[in-house]
Amino acid sequence: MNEKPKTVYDDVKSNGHSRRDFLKFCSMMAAFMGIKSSGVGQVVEALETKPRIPIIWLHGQECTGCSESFIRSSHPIVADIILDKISLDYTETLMAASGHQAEASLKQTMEKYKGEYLLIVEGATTVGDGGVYCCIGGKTFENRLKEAAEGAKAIIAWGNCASAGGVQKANPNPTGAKAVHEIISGKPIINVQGCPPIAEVMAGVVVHLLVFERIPQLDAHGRPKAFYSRRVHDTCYRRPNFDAGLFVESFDDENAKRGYCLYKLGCKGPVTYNTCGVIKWNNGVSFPIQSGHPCIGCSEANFWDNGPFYQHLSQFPGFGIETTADKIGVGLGVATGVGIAAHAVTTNIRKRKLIQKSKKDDDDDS
Ligand code: FSX
Ligand code: SF4
Ligand code: F3S
Repeated sequence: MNEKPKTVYDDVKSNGHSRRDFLKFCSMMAAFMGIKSSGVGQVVEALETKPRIPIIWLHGQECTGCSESFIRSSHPIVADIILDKISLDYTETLMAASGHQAEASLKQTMEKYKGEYLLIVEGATTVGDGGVYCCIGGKTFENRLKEAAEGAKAIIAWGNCASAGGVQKANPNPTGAKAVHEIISGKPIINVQGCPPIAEVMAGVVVHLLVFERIPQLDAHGRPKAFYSRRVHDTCYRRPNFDAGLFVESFDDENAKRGYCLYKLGCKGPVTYNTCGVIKWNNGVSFPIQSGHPCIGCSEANFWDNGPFYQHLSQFPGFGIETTADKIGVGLGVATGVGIAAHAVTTNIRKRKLIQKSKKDDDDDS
């Protein structure tokens, strides 16, 4: 008799989490994915009934920050379920197996789950000088990627390196680094941008695939719209200062202490699409701008070459209304805010409330 495949909920229970934890996780994921409250039931049902997704997670040229971000998710179910239990059938940095045993596991997963597994790629692919700059198990990373992509149902490119080439691709790109979409065609590719991406965003994308069995809506750069449809600038808590023309002029000046806008220090929030200001990091504790550092645009392709990090943009491409920082003052902000749809604002408020509630529940539990 065939054993019934395990569901995510089976794994939640066997991992010692309560039903309440599970439901909290489902609500959080639904909110992050932009699903209306009425759709939470669909997430719960899918995680209770659908078998886990086999995952192969490859590492190319990178710093492993994407894995670090993921395993540091403050939500226990993200780490336990997505990482341990949705099962990583193969991942070079986190699996116990090594050497021939690891390679055998990769081969076995590719054969057993042909056409069904999810391929997650972290890091750039290097094609310079025959691919010598990144070889694993005696093969170039490019060949390993092509081989694994062949039988994959869909591909997730984790982080800027896999989505756009990352720092490795910065001019003059000595190793010939490329993004996944520049190597692989004919497969759905989801770019989960950021250097690294936010853990809850990573989990949200995997849960979306499991729940809906289709890829989420993507923007023109292959990023899931649920997380990348608004600029960092649109959800930044320093935005009222920008609109009022109140800027930090140099690090640690009086205006920095007052929490004014970091635009003049080079903040790329106005041209960067991500949800950092909403979900934040470490259970909603902070994000770069809240720590006093301008956004360096890490969720956009070629951000290393998009001008100096600490010099303000002379103008915002595509956002003529905001012109230059020197002309920004009271009043202009009204126009800049028009692009935020009411739905987006509502979703934001819901996300923030959920994060706060989740923090409060955790505090009450401890
Ligand atoms: Fe790249 Fe991942 Fe930047 Fe690092 O490994 S997205 S260098 S933080 O994290 O690939
Ligand atoms: Fe926030 Fe940067 Fe926009 Fe200022 S320029 S409001 S710091 S995102
Ligand atoms: Fe990256 Fe800017 Fe967010 S630097 S982490 S996109 S605030």
